[in-house]
Amino acid sequence: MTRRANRWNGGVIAAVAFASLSAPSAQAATPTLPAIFPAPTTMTLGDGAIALGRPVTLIVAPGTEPATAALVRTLLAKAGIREVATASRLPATPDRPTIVIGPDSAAIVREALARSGATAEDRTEGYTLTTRSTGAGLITLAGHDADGLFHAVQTLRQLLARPTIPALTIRDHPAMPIRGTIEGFYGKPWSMTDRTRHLDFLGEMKANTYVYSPKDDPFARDKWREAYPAATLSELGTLVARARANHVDFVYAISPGPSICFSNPADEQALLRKFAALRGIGVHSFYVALDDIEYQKWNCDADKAAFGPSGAEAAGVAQSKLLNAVQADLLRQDPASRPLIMVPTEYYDAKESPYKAALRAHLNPRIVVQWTGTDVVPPAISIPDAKAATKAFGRKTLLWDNYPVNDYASSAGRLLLAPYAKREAGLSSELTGILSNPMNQEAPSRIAVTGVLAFGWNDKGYDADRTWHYAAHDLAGNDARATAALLELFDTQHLAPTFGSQPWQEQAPKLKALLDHVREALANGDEAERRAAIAALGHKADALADAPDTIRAGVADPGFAEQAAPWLDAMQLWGRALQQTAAGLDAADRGNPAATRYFADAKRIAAQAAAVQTIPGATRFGGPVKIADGVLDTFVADAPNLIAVTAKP
Ligand code: LOG
Repeated sequence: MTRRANRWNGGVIAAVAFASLSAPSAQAATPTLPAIFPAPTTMTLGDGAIALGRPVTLIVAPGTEPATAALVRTLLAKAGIREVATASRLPATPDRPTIVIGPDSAAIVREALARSGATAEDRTEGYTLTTRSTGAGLITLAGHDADGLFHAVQTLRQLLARPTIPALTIRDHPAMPIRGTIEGFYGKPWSMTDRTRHLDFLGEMKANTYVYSPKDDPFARDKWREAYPAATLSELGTLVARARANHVDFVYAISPGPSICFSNPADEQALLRKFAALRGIGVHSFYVALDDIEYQKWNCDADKAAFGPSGAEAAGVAQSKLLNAVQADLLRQDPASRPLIMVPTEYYDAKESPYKAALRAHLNPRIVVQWTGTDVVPPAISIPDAKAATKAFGRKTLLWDNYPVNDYASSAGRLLLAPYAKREAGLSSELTGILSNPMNQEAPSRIAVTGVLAFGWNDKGYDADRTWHYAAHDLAGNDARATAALLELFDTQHLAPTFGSQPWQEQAPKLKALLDHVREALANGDEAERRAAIAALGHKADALADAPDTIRAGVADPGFAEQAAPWLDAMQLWGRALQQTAAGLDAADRGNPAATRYFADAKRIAAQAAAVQTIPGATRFGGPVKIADGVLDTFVADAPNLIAVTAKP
């Protein structure tokens, strides 16, 4: 058996080696449509392919940001292309693969597009990427603007993972103008390292916005009037530069709601002073957060004199006055600044109310308003839901999507690792964008956030499952075993709770299907069916028990295994408990009294597994970590009763 497996593996390795040896001729591989995430708006396959892995010529058109050209060089080097010559003119017939990059306004880029029979994309952040296989091949990246060219290079990054690039034309632009994340959760804020990695990830996923709004940064909420210590400000400045390098807009959010006196000019000045300090480190976009505050009571008596008795409607008027003043100041300081963003106090529905009417009547229409859906954590989001929000807030809203955030009571002990789903295709016509509120754990958050960003880029072309698989593959550094191990873990963390008792994503659907099948076979199957089901259960148990080691060794980003450590530990134990359970069922089915011992071992290991705790202080609600709860634990507990343990004569 072992020998056969080795032979089989050897065959695969030989086949791969054969493919890469023959790649330069470009004839071995049949060109196939690549899978790019986010899915491009349009992508069509042409004739033939361009073989890489040999010297190329790079033509950088005038007007290209040097950093973008440098990124292309880095990606080529990573793809094993060691020799990159430069040129400033297009050869009549290229004798080496030739890459042209630049703005679509540059003459040489237009010429290259024309040779490929492609046209420029004229939408903001858009680009055309076209490849033609004639001669040694021509690859053109034409950005409609600097962001679009950067996005084109991110698409090239994914194409370079293949041994050959097929002839194709991609014309691409985002469906939603604002796409990104808001670090807006309670609990331990991300570290600067987490944020740095996250900004790089956002750049790779063609996102354009990161909002800094950790609830537990005292200088952004409780002590909002106080200046940041110089060291913190300098660290934030480093992040701002990293965001810019990734074509991501760094937005600084302040939460003055717990203590602000709206009618006091000194408070308005304190807020503007805080923004000015952040402007000093390169921040150009700002946000005022007014969520999770008491708005039915004024913080000072002066507000009663200025706005009348306290209440929701008066709060809407007072908030609008402050926000309008801040927006006016932003434009005064920087006429090119992006609109101010705000999250209102009633962010959790789109129902008509006196507060929302006040915002509608008084809030400057330039100001962007966030909203979380029909609830804080909604079960789904439809186009009619978003239309209701447009009506209630008097403008298209920017969705604050509370997925995969895990800082609330019903998410305790969970990572939220299901595909991003149940958002209706077509929402792009009714939203200005989506910001995902991620988990306390940055690296695991990328699984769901990849989906959010792909949906924001192209909601109509979004495929939740395929994007989810891509996210696993990407995190695993394209390693097939690590990808499979990650998907095993994700299945055990599939449940997505709401604030109510009904989750909006079910727990462990794959494991549940298998366990249901085992129950069914034990209840109604003949011996062969029972044995096959128990064998399948054993394989599943092995997969669960082995996945954590594969993930620890195979996921390149050290952040993932560190942040998911308790879940990996618990999963390994649950896998072992299930192995013992499978052994117990097998023994019982054969009339072997050893079954009792296996079941007892399973119970003991399950108890250890259930006792594994979250890392102290790392998650808002700490406690025991949950692994496929309600599915795996119940099966292990039920198993001894599914089959009678009686010795066969
Ligand atoms: C907070 C947010 C928190 C989230 C989930 C908004 C607008 N604000 O209920 O900071 O991470 O729910 O617990 C919130 O969602 N309040």
